[in-house]
Amino acid sequence: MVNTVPRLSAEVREALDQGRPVVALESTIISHGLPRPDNLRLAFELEEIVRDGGAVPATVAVLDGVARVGLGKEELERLGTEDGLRKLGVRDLAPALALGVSGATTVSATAHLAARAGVRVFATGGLGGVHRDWVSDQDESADLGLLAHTGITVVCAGVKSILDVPATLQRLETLSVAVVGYRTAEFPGFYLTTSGLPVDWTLQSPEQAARLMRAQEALGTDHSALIVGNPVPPEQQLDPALHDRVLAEALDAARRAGVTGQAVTPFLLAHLVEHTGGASLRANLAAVRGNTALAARIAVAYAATPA
Ligand code: PSU
Ligand code: MN
Repeated sequence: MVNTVPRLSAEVREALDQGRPVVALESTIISHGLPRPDNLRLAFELEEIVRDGGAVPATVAVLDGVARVGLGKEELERLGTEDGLRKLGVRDLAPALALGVSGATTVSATAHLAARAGVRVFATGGLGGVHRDWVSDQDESADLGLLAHTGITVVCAGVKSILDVPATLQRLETLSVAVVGYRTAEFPGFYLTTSGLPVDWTLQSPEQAARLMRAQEALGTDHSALIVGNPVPPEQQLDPALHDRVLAEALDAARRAGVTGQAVTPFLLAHLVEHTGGASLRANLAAVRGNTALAARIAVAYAATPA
């Protein structure tokens, strides 16, 4: 057997060889972003959504020191139930492989491995970005820097609203990462339908997204990502007043507890789930499901669009 990095499932390899649509899915949301047992249920459901949309799902993770693109049932179960899985950003991939550990991949690590395998479309919930206390602690997700030099289309509900959203959008502009709204002129707000901030471009269909990707390739700007902001429907968003109140409390709690580094995002997300009576969880799940369905449609349109 040829030892390639990452290791592709047979199904994903075959689809890519034949130019059929594939959608990458990240695993940190399963292991660190959502409470059990909703996390595992969602992992399976997202794969179903991709299949129903006519594409092949490729969940990405590192298992026992092997980078994987496309997982089977037992491997998905490990992600949803195993204790002690690491959270792996792109810089953690080499250590994880060298030391033989298992971990879930964030947006940065997932995008890297998926693009390396030849997958062009990726769905997640909300991207990481510039944190609100950036001036003092310089916390900015590795997602942004990675997307500046990785040719993949990421369908997301914007960036997580726990972040400094205006600063994150500015950073994406500086990094020359393309950002579009899907059927909206406003950047989505993750749990919220809108962040209140404008986007420069709006797409109306998966076919337009596919044409944009082909244009990036023709121009040689496909060394960086395309971010497709897909808002959670208004009837499924978290109540904005509740969001603002509980988020302020969560940020305060994180500061008091001295939470730093990789632990910040999971801490804040968990705090919101607990203190909104699960309402933030429902909005998060709705966002991820919607993004996954749209990603499948974009992957299908891309496969049908000539270079
Ligand atoms: N989207 C979600 N939930 C999550 C994440 C995204 O709906 O938990 C994860 C992604 O893996 C993203 C990570 O890359 O949070 C960002 O973590 P950090 O801020 O530490 O870079
Ligand atoms: Mn961080």
